[in-house]
Amino acid sequence: MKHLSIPLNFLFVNTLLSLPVYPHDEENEITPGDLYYAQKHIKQFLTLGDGSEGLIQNEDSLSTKIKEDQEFYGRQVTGNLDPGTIEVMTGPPCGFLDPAPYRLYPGKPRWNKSFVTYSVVNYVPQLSYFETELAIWKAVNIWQKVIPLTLVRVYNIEADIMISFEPRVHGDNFPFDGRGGTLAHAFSPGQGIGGNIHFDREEHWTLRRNGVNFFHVATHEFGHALGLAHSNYRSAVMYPTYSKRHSNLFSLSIDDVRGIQHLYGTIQMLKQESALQLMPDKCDPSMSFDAVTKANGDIFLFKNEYLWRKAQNAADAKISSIQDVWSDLPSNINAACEIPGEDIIYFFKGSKLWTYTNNKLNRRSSQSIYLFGFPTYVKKIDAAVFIPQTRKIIFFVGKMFWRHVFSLLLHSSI
Ligand code: 01S
Ligand code: ZN
Ligand code: ZN
Repeated sequence: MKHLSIPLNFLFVNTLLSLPVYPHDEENEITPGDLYYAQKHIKQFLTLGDGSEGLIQNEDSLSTKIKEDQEFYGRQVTGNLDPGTIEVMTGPPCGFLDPAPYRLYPGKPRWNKSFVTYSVVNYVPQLSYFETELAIWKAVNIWQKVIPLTLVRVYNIEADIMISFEPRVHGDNFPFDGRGGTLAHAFSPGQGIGGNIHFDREEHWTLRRNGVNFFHVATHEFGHALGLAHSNYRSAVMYPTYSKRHSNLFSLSIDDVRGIQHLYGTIQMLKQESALQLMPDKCDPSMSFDAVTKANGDIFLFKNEYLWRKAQNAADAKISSIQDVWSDLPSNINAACEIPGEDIIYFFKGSKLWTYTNNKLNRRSSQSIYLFGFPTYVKKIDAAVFIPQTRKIIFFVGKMFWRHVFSLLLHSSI
């Protein structure tokens, strides 16, 4: 019943540095960055097997873990951290590391009934009764809307999934560690303690930005309680580490949906009145962006309510919500364009135009694209780009394009 994975403790970071590392030539040199990722990877993905307890504290067991990982990735099993192993561990930014990153527990335990009950056993001062219940209900709903399973809140009776806030030692051999570290854990589906969810009562639980977002962690724990183990898909809810995301950036990824539907099957638009909003994945080969522009030296890629920002010297693009960067903008924009020398950025959606000068919206609200002189049959812009040499903005609309000589006149306040 117990399928808890145990986090490797901090001892590893030190242990790892003293590991036998292959002698290497220039090309295969292991950089500190590689080591950092390898350590991170080991901490995140190499968890003790089913049923075992305690933490790995010596190189022998770490080496065993590396061997397991090498086996998993189909590499020569040496137990050493050779460059090739580090490469598969860290992986290229959009590499196909693993075709099915989601994992199930051994024996694929799941709830074999269509109604599963849950109850909330106790509360903490950090969150009100309503905040707690609402966040749990939202977490439940995130999962149940994609599978033919209904979760029912019950009171005063023994539920399948008992949710509680627990102190350090709480009788299940997995004591909590106070603020930070382990935030919560859950047992895979089954009788008794199976399916139960424990939150570390000492965490700084919150539904806001500072602290640990209770709704996000609850969603992750319900994933376990329904039968999902950790996934190594970076944008998955079942990814092992908590990362601060704005709450409107939070939704299941395609990997979570595949995992949970593997266990329970799919449902066709029954409970999903609206299309399912999944966390977009920049590594998805079928992904297309709504708009792209440079702005203030960084590259911005837009998709739905999200954007990725690639800073000039950053290796990878970071996701955030459009609202966090340009709070007046809507989602699903059509085009964006920067006039670098003037610190102006235009955003287009439908027949509307938003102009930012020095990152401030020019007027209180949007303006009309017809300011640029478009005929009224133009209902939206597909793309826009500024050519510095000619100081013209090229607008693409279907099969056509327009050239517009950039003029500050458009920006004088009338
Ligand atoms: N619980 O589900 C966890 O994954 C534990 C570690 C287990 C191996 C016991 C945990 O608290 N992990 C931290 C966490 O943030 C890092 N988990 C929840 C999440 O939202 N990823
Ligand atoms: Zn516990
Ligand atoms: Zn977890």
